[in-house]
Amino acid sequence: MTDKIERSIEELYQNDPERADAEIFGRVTDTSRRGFLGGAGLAAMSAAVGGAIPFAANMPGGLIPAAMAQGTAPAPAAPKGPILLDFPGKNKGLVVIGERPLVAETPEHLLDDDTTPIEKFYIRNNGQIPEENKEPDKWKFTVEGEVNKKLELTLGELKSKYKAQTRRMVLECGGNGRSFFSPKASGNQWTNGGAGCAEWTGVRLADVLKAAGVKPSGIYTAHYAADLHLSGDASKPTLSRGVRIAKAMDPDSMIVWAMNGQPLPNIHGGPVRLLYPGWAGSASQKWLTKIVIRDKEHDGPGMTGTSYRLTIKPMVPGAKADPKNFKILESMPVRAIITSPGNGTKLPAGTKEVKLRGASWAGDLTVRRVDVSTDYGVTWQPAKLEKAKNKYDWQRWTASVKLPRDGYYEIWSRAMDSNGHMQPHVAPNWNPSGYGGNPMHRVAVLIG
Ligand SMILES: Nc1nc2c(c(=O)[nH]1)N[C@H]1C(S)=C(S)[C@@H](COP(=O)(O)O)O[C@H]1N2
Ligand SMILES: [Mo]
Repeated sequence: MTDKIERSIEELYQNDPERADAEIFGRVTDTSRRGFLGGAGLAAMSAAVGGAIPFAANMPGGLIPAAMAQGTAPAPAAPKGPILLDFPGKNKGLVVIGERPLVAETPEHLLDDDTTPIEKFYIRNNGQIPEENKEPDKWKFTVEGEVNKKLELTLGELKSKYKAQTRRMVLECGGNGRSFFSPKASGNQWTNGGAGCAEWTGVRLADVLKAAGVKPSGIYTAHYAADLHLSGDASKPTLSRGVRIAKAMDPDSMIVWAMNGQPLPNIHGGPVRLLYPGWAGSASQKWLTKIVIRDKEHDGPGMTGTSYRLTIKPMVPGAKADPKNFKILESMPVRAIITSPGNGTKLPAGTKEVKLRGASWAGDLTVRRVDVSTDYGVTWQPAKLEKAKNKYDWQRWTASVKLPRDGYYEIWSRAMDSNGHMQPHVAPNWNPSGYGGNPMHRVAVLIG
């Protein structure tokens, strides 16, 4: 095969996987049976992924090989390189998935630390990034609405009047995994990198709400912040989401001012932000200026239509959405990622064993198990799960897999949550804005 043909197959896999499959394997009616195909098709596929495929017989039809899948890691055959982030204090391996507003994700192989360093933590903005505040302790915010006493607090007062706590907890964008939907769902095309796990220091939101005295009529929060709308119109909130009062009262829901022991960086919402672990990150308002307690579900920007909403009953992918068939996205779904080796890793000929490391988390739930496979999911072996530091921490995992001979492999990982729900093969429950995309993670490894 010439280079040109290889490249065109890669492009085809990104644009139209079904056609690419047909090109490679011939026009067969049942592409789910790649295993029965050999000869030219297999040779073409091997050439395209860069090596023999020992488990080719198990390769599911229509599957875009991980080596070519649209991703952020340096896949050996990626036709177009990702746009890398250039931002003060940030790792240059972060991948820009939106320029205005600025959105950048962390490729899975950069989530290999137990605690995600600030420089590797993903960035998600909906509006303009405010100027850095030079007097953080004077930062003011209010708590009002359905409360007995309106509170106005500076960060300095918050620190001196309330008991501080530090927790290592996952923050994950509601859209994490969106790029895995087919047909394409609208919004920033996250792979798995809209998540990180940092040490957050602050106070319990519940303590502050109790000081204000939430009235029995107060059932929902509404959050407001200092970031200007992209249009520059100061009367328009950029994003204003809220949560049910029960989540606001959870002892792990916090008002935070420090991240990994450092004052909360401006890009992450400093001086003060909210942190609702386990729930769609959009509730965790950065640059917090106001919390209003409401007597009904909040309806600010980000609360209505199909934004941050999942379908109640499955809908036809790509079809017109019925607004009545949606509910608010709250807890995030279970996910495991392989953080080492990275996608596209080449290992020396003769390598027979590969050590794997990863992370897993499950919104409000915990992870019951993580399994890994090297043969396209025919056989699985359990990974060793490490204990979480505290609730909402991610669970790191390790495993060691044996590979029979040189060639192209895909390592797959899947997690099961404490309710017994497992990650699916493909993004489930298609919805127009692409929430809940948590298919198994796959990395390509080439030996020899
Ligand atoms: N004020 C404000 N808060 C915000 C946002 C925003 O655009 N403005 N984005 C939200 C979204 S969608 C996410 S996923 C997280 C991202 O936090 P990070 O940029 O610190 O990673 O912040 C949330 N809080
Ligand atoms: Mo988000």
